[in-house]
Amino acid sequence: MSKPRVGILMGSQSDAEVMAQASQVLTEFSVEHEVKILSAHRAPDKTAEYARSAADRGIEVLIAGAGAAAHLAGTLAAHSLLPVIGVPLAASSLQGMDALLATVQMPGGIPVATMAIGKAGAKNAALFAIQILSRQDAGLFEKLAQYRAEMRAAF
Ligand code: RP5
Repeated sequence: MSKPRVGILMGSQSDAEVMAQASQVLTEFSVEHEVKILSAHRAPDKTAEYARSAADRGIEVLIAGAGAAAHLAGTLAAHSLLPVIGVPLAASSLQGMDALLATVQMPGGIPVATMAIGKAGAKNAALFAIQILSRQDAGLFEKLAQYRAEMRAAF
């Protein structure tokens, strides 16, 4: 097995079902990835250490899904120069609006590419990661073109 190119992080085991959408898409495109539970609040040191060492391990893009006061994506972005894609999750009585605002409203200088709330966001996070990787990977670019063509044909 080759080294993971994408890291999928999530704030809790309770996020796993939704974030599996991201993993499924990356698997479909044969993109090596790793999945980890990390928390900006419950495991701040571990989260910072993961972000700081990810690029040196060959990771090229980070995807972070979290609910409620969702600071995981922003924390990863603060500790890494890798592109970070945030997926807000519906995990509280605010149905993901809290996570959406917490993820998208980054201060100027530390961007997080924020996707839709929930499963569509998790799926698109993987596709967006693939789009980033495909700029330097002709095989992946071709698979992406094929994916779009099949989508159009099936519509
Ligand atoms: C967030 O709080 C997690 O990302 C999760 O979406 C939410 C609830 O976590 P649990 O209380 O289920 O562990 O940090």
